[in-house]
Amino acid sequence: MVTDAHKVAQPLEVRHFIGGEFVDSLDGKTFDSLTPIDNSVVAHVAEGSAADADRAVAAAKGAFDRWSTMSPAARKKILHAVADGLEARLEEIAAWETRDMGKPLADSRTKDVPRAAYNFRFFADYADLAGLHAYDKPWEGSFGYELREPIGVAAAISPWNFPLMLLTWKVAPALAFGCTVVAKPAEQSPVTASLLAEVCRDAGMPDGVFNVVQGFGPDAAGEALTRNPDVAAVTFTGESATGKAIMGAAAGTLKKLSFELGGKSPAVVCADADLDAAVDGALLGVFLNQGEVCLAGTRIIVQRPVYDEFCARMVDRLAQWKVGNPFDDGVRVGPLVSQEHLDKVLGYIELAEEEGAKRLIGGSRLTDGDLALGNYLEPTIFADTHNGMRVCREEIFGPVATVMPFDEIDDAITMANDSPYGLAGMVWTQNLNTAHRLARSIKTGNVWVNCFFVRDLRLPFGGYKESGVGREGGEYSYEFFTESKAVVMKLS
Ligand code: TXE
Repeated sequence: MVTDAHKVAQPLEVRHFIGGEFVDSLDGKTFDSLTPIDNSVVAHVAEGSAADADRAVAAAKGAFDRWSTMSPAARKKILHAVADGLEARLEEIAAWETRDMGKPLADSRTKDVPRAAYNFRFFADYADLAGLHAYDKPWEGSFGYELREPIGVAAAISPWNFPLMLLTWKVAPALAFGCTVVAKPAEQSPVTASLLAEVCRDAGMPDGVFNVVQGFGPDAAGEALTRNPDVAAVTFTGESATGKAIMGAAAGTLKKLSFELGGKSPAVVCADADLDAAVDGALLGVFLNQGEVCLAGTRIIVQRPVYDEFCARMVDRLAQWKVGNPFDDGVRVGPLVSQEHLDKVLGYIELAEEEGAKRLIGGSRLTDGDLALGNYLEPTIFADTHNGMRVCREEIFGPVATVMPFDEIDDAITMANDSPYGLAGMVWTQNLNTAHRLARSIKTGNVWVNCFFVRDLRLPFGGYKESGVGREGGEYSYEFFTESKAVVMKLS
């Protein structure tokens, strides 16, 4: 049944959240935000300039002394109240996440918003329990210990593919460890960051501790945050090219940087794999969230004896995935985030054909009825590809898989690593030695064996090569959002 749950009576007014208040841009500028479901206007959004970003940084700086000297236990209570607020407003927030960027409502409701709340709970507890490193090594009659102190104002610049989940992945630890924050959500998905600000305010978070500036990156609010001397750290998730631009802008004030960037991840399927599990896992690895996932295992490298069978089963299973309005029951593939992004992905589909790849399924826009108003694309699989093709080297960031055969495990390792990226790798095998060997040999920050996207927040998260700088998660976030100080005390 086609719903019109994505329609709004009138566009939502989305403003900045600075110093505990919702405010307009200083120059009054706004921009329209469209839903990819039918490209109608669903929000009028304040368009942040450098002046707005600087105003937010000043508010965060003004709130830092009070927040950073609060005990972790006191901060913990507020952060758990934020998690409670997110859970209490789950349906409303999930609907806006889906309306804003097109992910299936089932995912927003059962994955994105619950995980956003959990991000706050996990780091609230972690900050309260994080070990203080006291070194009792009497050295020449003295006692040394390490102090960890919040680094200061942190800028959190987030993308549009998991807007609330990835923003809270950055904001929760920063706040838990005593930093104050200015968030700059992606222009394609502004709403849930604003709802998060409401929840933080209602949870009793002091004014200025958490701020949100809406708008664009280059020459606007985003870039201003990366240049502002009062911002001590920038945590960013987005395109590798943007990461490089931010690194350049931040160099002038030597900011601490944590980047989670693009990917073109390998999924190696060995002949001894549980083939049904590998097919389902590989499909999830590429087509979850319409393929708009940095970790997506888009290069599927299959051992030759099972190559044809694997491709046939993937096509059969994928044909059952429902594409359409993400509010409709059973939809697993929603629209791509914007017309511009859809055109980019369609360009790669054309390119794949030109490069000689063999299209097994999909590849066309969906334009039946209401779908013609949105950015809908059939999930696509190309076979007989190789790493010399641009479609196997560049991040497409859409529902497009490229499949290639291999013979020996050594060949799979070489092919998996033949990429400028190094974010994630998947391995499907039932041989323990092969599993350990591939996990060790694939040059990526994350490796999943016989599973995908299983996230333990205590583990380090980040990428090799063009996929990022640094790690976040558990003690890695603790390390990133704090400065470390060695104190030596004379004992006698
Ligand atoms: O990402 P950007 P976009 C990839 C994917 C996608 C491509 C473009 O390939 O097609 O990036 O998407 C802010 N200074 N990924 O344009 O540009 C921007 O406003 C400061 C992979 O959305 O990286 C937004 O808030 N900020 C990625 C955020 O950066 C700047 C997920 C991300 O924008 C800025 C999303 C600047 N100079 C896209 N330029 C992943 N790894 O998950 C932009 N921004």
